Amino acid sequence: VGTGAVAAVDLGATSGRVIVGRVGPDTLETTTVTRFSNDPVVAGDGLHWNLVGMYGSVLDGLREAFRASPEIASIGVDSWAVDYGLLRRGRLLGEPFHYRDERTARGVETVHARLPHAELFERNGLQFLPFNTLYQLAAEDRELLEFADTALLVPDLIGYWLTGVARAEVTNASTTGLLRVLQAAWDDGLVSSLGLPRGILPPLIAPGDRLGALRPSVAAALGASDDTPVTAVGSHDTASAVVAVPMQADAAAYISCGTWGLVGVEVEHLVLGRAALEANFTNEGGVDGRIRLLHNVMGLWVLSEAVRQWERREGHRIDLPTLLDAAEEADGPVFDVNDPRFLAPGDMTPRIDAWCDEHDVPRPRTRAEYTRSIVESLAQAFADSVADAARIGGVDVRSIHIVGGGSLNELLCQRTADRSGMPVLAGPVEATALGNVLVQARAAGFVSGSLESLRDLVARTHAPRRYEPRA
Ligand code: LFR
Repeated sequence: VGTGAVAAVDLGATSGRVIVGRVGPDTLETTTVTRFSNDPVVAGDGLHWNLVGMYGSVLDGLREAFRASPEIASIGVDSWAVDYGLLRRGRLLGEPFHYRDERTARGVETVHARLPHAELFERNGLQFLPFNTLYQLAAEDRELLEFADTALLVPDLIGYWLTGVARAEVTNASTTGLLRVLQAAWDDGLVSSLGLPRGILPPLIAPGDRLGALRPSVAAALGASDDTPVTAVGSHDTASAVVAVPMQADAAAYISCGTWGLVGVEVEHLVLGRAALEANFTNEGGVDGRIRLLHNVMGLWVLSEAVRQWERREGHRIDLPTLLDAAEEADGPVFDVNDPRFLAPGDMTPRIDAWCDEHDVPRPRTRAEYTRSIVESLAQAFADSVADAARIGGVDVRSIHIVGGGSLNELLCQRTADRSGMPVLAGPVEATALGNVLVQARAAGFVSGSLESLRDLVARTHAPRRYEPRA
């Protein structure tokens, strides 16, 4: 055990970054080497990610990282969940679809005609989200699906390009809906009853496992040594974020707040009963076999998409801190942020208006009021889901940790404390990258121990900011 360095690639729905982490028994530091935007494109048949372009940015970032820190001992990759690329003999058959593409509705119909959600839930333990991988695969072009020999989730695809090894990391695989949740193995029966090809799903791999060494050509291009490994991490970004929540899992809830607000508790056993089904909770796979019992709340997406439309209309940037200051002085009605109408890209204010009209709630009038309304609605949805998580998971929740970009939003943190009646502990903002770094560092031997000791290191090096609930 000594201090060492690893590189984390963290791809989010709006931006990606390459980070170097330095870790030792009393050290946890990160340096962001590059940050690049992630700009989905409507191209031909729908909304796609520009993954090849992002891979180029990842390579640039890693090259920079190895130049500055030649001692980097390992690379780990995480991203958002559910989306995949189809390949044949190593070649990508078109850019992956964005999970917000409308085609998923077709897949939901096809799948539910064979298996209703309640039956699926017993097998895969997932909340219903229209974009879960199984619905996307069911909406896929049949010929293309049969032509493909491999399907790889986004971080697995990046890992494959780096190493030539095709595997499915299990925390992210748990979001596909195709894992037999009690066994953490592909559900062959489900795959065949949905008429999907089983052969395209690669062998599973767990966080901490070695995926493989860099391809010699990649190592040369990065200036890295040939034997630098890519290590599997919690490749689902939310799984990595939960690793780095400085919480006591038996007394706290977490909210991993970025584009989405993932609200839940960590438990040791699956929770598959009626209460979880009715509250639409999910059992996603966590690092070290833990279960992330959580619910997807719409998240900062609603705010950032509203701001994006206002900027487009005005032709200039809107300063978010200024907008949030104005929102602090304004009033705003609470609407249901989880309403599916807020899922697709586009103008949010008319959708908020329509929701208010349908529910006899006065509409917000100014941008400050819309902003306040979105923040209040998120805070309420967070408080509600924390209460659900505590009840369903049987956890005596006494505080709420908010990590990710949302932990910097003071109004959101304070209003979540107020509306839940519990203290909110905000930060670290870069929890996902820290979780990625920590799992690699443990595999490399720079730290050791359970998630509890990794979280203790986070708490010692990244003290959260506390918000007390106000009456
Ligand atoms: C967060 C996240 C959520 C997942 C959503 C779609 O970035 O990974 O956990 O439900 O994106 O993949």
